[in-house]
Amino acid sequence: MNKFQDRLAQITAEKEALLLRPNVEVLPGNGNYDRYRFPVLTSAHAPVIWEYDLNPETNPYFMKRFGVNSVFNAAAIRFEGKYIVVARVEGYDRKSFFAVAESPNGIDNFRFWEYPVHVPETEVPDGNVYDMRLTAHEDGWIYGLFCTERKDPGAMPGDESAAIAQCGIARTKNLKNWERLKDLVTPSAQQRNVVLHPEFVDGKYAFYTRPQDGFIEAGTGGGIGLGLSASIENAAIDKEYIIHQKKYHTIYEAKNGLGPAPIKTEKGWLHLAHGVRKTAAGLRYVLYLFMTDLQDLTKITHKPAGYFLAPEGEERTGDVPNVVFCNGWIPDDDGNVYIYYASSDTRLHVATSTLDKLCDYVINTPEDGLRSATSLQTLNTLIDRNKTYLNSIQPVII
Ligand code: M1P
Repeated sequence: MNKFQDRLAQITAEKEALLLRPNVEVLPGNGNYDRYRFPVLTSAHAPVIWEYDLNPETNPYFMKRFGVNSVFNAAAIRFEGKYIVVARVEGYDRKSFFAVAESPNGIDNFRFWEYPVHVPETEVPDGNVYDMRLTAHEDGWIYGLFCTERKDPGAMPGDESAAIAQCGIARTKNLKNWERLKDLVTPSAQQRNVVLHPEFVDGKYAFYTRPQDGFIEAGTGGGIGLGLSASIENAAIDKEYIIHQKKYHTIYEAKNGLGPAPIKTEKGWLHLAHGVRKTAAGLRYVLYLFMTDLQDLTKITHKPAGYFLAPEGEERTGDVPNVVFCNGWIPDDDGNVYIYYASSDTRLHVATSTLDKLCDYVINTPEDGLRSATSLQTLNTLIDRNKTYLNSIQPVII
């Protein structure tokens, strides 16, 4: 075999071994969810036909002609019996695009479809697209809402990083053919982390938003908002109600944003979101849960203190360190929930839980009292209760 064939065979064999590698739960877990030893998708999962020119005449050194830098923030859905993620794939050129990968069991064996997703552009071309949220809406369509980022036309001369983020909307019935609709119009300067609620509200489409003053800073608009639009083809929100504000000295003091579309439970709508705080080492992104009323989506009924999932071990490192981000989860018919979270804008992981556990967590974890003294009170109450309980079950020695 010549060098070209050697490298092709080696790279193909390594990739196949990676794709077939079984994932294993990291036990004993924390009771809320189980993490897994290996990420479910990384840049190494990119198919050979994406990265290499396979013709020895045009690629004699068997070089990469298109590099995949990272695979992360993925939407997720159960579709035709498969566990499907629509990942954010970022090339060496920093551009992101969407690609579908499927798995038979949700925890390993994820394999990309042959072609990435083609989401058509509007009349204003997208600079960069990322972070899709999928919603199987009661109108019969599967919607993919994502961030479309374009260079700020008002940027000062020489400023090549000022950008404007808005919500792009596409829809599909089969995850293969996508129809692009008009971008969402809102009263805010910029939007990211916009999610479509799966049901109509007062006969309208309901959008969770994250208004922001600038591209990075949420500013005065900070918080998770809710707004209604009569149309999805010309989606426009007149008023955004902030249902979950950023707050001093919490895990979401700098900004927050909804993750995937909420899950309907008997107890309320279960939400997963990310919270961001500032540290001396930069921003820290963690995941948290909250629940809203089944009838009144603006009413938060349960809001546990602190984070649900934070970066651990290798999750802490990557292109943007100290970040976990989630925009996809799959609630299965048997009550299991697959949470697809990305770490440090680099790779995608899964954590598994159940709807019962998530509801127990969100309902029974104490709220944040917002002061050290109130946290201490919460802790002392738990210690007191435990002592009373332990005393009650100890045999009485006469
Ligand atoms: O780099 C961390 C995350 O930053 C952005 O999220 P947010 O708008 O909430 O700050 C997004 O670019 C996201 O993709 C990224 O993971």
